[in-house]
Amino acid sequence: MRQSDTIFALSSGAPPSGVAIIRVSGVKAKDAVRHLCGSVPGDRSVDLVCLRAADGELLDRGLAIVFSAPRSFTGEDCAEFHIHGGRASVAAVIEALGCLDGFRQADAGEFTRRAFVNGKMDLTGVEALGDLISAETAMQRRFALANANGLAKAQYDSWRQRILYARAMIEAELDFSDEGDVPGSVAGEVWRDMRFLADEMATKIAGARKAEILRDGFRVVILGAPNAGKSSLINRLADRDVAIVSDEPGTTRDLVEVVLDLGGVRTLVTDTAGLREHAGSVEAQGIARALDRAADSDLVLLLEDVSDPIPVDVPDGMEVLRIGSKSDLTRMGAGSYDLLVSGKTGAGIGELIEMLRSVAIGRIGGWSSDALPFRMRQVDLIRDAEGHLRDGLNELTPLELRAEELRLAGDAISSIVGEIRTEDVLGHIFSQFCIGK
Ligand SMILES: Nc1nc2c(ncn2[C@@H]2O[C@H](COP(=O)(O)OP(=O)(O)O)[C@@H](O)[C@H]2O)c(=O)[nH]1
Ligand SMILES: [Mg+2]
Repeated sequence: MRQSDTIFALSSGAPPSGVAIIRVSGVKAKDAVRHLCGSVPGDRSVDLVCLRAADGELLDRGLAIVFSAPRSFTGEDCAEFHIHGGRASVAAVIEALGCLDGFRQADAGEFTRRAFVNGKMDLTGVEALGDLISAETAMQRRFALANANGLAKAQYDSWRQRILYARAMIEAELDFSDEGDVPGSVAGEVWRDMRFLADEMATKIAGARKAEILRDGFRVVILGAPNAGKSSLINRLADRDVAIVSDEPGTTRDLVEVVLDLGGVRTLVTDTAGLREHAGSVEAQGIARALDRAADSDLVLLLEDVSDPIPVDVPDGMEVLRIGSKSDLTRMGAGSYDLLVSGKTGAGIGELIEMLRSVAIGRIGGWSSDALPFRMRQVDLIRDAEGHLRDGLNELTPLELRAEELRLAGDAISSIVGEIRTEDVLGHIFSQFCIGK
């Protein structure tokens, strides 16, 4: 993989499609346009062109655009061909580009990698761009877009500035301590701010769960005795048959999942094996999985047949909504449930969806523009930085070592935005992108 190669790839979705966009980036990007179209459009203007193979055969008619470095996505010279999205049209243009000297197909994420290397975006922007491409709901899109536009970066940059300032002050104190011209009050103020910063970091670490819900979704698990109506309920929520419904207890043994879009929040609902003792070995495994999944979830829907309530134990520490099912049979005992539903008639399902939505929104604190760490990588580095700050705050430690802790805290934050980077981290991040991005 050479940085000096000019790379190309189909950047739009899989053909056939109405239009396909083939993107080219590198020092020879303009040559590609000259070879295929005969001339090169002015910078950032669009020309209607005929694309031809080396032997002059017409491959397609389409649009060509040129973006001169550094004003392009990658920061290099870039070109785009907008052609017909037929498989053969795309294949012909890709083949013609491949025949040019110094050109090769891009690897997954290589355009974005070049953008990062050329300082067009920081590492959190790269991660957010990946999230934006896989976003399915409005909330996921909003969160990813804010971070792609630098929300997280701004946060980390401001932390870095504060640490840099503190280091400068403390190091000045070290250098000039004999002369006594750094007033003690400045050092006091600096350490006070570092204490605030450490607390701020702890708050952000605690907020990581919110970001996880915004990014990956809110996780709901349905638990209950066999025949409580769990599978009927998930089919209602999904509005299609995803789980087998049967009056034979113990039908559902594996986890069945559906993804719902609850007012923009991606929500993952899981149907599980009914909880009972004396289950056979396969069913018992299903029950173990159900409990594992529940322990990992944001909310448990505990379902109980109102016409035949069989209490089951839910392990401690889970937030539970108690749902009475089969409300078409009887409404007795309604008072002991948060809500009554019927998988058969659909009664109460709308209210249940509304309830789930409001719990989910409550959990993300009605997110609007708060910067939150949205990758484990970021959380781990913030935790690192916080640890170094706390060590640095220890007044019993010699000042040189306290200053060193500040430097380490700053380095951890620099690693989040990619200012300090290691090849394996980059490889991991960019490999998750698709070809053409
Ligand atoms: N009357 C009535 N029967 C239901 C309702 N929901 C499920 N059932 C019946 O209860 C039995 C068990 O349903 P199922 O959804 O498989 O329960 P699960 O074992 O908890 O997944 C089936 O015979 C369903 O037809 C309901 O809302 N009303
Ligand atoms: Mg079931």
